[in-house]
Amino acid sequence: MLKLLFLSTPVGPLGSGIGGGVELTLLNLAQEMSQRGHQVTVVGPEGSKVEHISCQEISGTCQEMIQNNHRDTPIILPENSVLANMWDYGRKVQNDYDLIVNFAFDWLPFYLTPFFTTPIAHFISMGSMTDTFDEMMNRVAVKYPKNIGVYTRSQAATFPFNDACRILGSGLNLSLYNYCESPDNYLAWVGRLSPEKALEDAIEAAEIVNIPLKIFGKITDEEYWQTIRKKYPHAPYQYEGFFNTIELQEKLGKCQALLMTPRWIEAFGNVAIEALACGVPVIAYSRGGPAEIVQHEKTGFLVEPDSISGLVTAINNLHKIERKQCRQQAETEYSLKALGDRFEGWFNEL
Ligand code: HBI
Repeated sequence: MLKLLFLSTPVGPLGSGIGGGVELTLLNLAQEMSQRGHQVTVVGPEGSKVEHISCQEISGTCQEMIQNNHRDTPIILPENSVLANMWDYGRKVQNDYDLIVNFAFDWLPFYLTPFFTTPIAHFISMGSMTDTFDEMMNRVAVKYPKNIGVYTRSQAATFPFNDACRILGSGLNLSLYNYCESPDNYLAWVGRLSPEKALEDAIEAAEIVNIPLKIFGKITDEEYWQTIRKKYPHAPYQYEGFFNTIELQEKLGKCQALLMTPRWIEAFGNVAIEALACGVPVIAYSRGGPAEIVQHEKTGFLVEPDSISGLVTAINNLHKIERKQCRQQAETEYSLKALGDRFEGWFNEL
């Protein structure tokens, strides 16, 4: 039995959706590890909600999201930084734990690693972002080569410490996702509404095929969303809002397909396996995590990156996909048990 301390992303409270896919990974992993008899404590910004797991809420100013920055952006910490406060708490209680697991994609936890006596496992949730982050992450990877975990091979390849990365994939509590055999006449797009997710491509494709697009997710970039609304006044789309897992899977399952249009190297694309779990085929640009998830022409289609016509062709071929195969793939590759085995193996090694 391991005593595990999970330090979450500092961009927003767990359960708010601001932390995107890494929130889901942390919550699923916390559940699975405690299910296996380990003692898990989660540390998150004030307002964090974690069911059935002890959670230490830390006050302070949330960290700016890194992905809207440039490669040469310096490290910025706000006054009364919740990230700094979380790690000060971690330092104080570290002797009560066998292992600390960091889920923040931030410079500070990597810088602090050599100052801690309890080992720290870093789960990196995005691809390379800035030079200063790469430099500090690399320093940790060189000194502690077993302590870096990532979602996918293509994500690892974006870092200078590619070979030190342990590929852990992701996973879901599949019992929360209901299989839907016959969908309504809708397409779906799920994710944070932010430029790197390129929602505009999905809207353009929906307009061409004239199938309404349902948009689910947190608007984390209001300006971007307003630009979209002005640019596509007549396109058939509707913004549904941000939902928790139970509500999302209910609505997502009724869609004909999930469109994934990342402009960046999506580290994993948890929404892809959520769709598969509901029997929804995934049409994704063939780049990053989704390219390692979607089985082309079996559980969806991999499309030439940034090609709207590629999306349209795939949508017109959806009748070739058997929705049962999608659920099947989720059960085989992305169950919580599979996820737990991979992470438990890593933690035991550390
Ligand atoms: N930005 N600074 C910062 N820190 C994070 O932990 C972070 C982020 N942006 C996005 C994000 N985490 C998650 O949405 C992704 O890692 C999934």
